[in-house]
Amino acid sequence: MNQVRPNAGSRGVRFGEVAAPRSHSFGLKAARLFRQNATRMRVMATGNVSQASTAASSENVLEWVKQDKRRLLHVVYRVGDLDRTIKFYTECLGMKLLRKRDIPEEKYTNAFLGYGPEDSHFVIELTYNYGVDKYDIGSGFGHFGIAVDDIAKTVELIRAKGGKITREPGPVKGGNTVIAFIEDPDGYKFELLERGPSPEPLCQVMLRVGDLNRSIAFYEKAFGMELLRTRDNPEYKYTIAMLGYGPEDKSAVLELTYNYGVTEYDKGNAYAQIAIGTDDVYKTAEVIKLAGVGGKVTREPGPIPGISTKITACLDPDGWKTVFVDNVDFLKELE
Ligand SMILES: N[C@@H](CCC(=O)N[C@@H](CS)C(=O)NCC(=O)O)C(=O)O
Ligand SMILES: [Co+2]
Repeated sequence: MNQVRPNAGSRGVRFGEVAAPRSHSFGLKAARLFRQNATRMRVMATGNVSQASTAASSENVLEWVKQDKRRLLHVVYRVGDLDRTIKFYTECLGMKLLRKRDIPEEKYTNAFLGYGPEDSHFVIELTYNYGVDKYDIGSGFGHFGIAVDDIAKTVELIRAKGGKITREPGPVKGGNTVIAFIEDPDGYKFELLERGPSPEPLCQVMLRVGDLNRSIAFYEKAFGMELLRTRDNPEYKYTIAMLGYGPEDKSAVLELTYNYGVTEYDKGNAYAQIAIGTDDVYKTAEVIKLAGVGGKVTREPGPIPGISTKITACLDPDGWKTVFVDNVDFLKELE
């Protein structure tokens, strides 16, 4: 496993250190919070114990995140015609339609598709907003990865069904994995990756980021993800980092791509977010705030009015959104 942090040095984020000082004020503020909390804990250790547990020291909560029961639940994005996309994903990509829900008061419909039940698989949540038939995908979103065991066969099937092949099967430039790219009816790219049979065929979400070390620090510290590997491809001037809550061959991962010299992307309005399960949305939000690695909580933790599922939402340092969903509440929603 390659644990080298590409392009370290100038930013040099090392773990065990307090902050990654992109923004100095944030870094210093976080450092101060750490110390304040540590002091408060020592004071409380001799006094009010119940207060100590509510104030939960930053050290504890930053450790907790690594033990939390986390999993990528689904990726959410908008499409212009739900039936058209359902047809393409079921007929060409071999997904199953798992559920559909219409929210007429809010004028939208969701459809969930994937390769297995939602309680154990990473799936796709499509959003159709009444009357909106086109979205801008932007330049920041990359692709979804799908593991297939016979890429030639899959590509031929997609071609036969009238699907768009944007890159024919062959070894990835600068590597060995046989890949192909296809486009769905809205223009979302899917990378097909030839692998043996996989328990989690929907295996990657690729997003482009402006500073890979900043992103790695964020997803490790604020989200408790593991850096699975990085790969620098100088010939093609990009570096990728794979991050997740489990190994790449068994669970879906986030693939972050840094293109040399590109620090900003247009996010469009099509791709929305990834949802991650957690045992505690309150602690989740606290960790994001205390970690001192950028990003921000955009929705304070608490129940969604009406359905009572507890969530919190945040943006990463590039502005990519994640929603954390309470694990127990999520399973109740599936019943
Ligand atoms: N400039 C690329 C960098 C990422 C990249 O090239 N990824 C590889 C897959 S890991 C790829 O798409 N290769 C294209 C090919 O092999 O044809 C981007 O932003 O998409
Ligand atoms: Co990929």
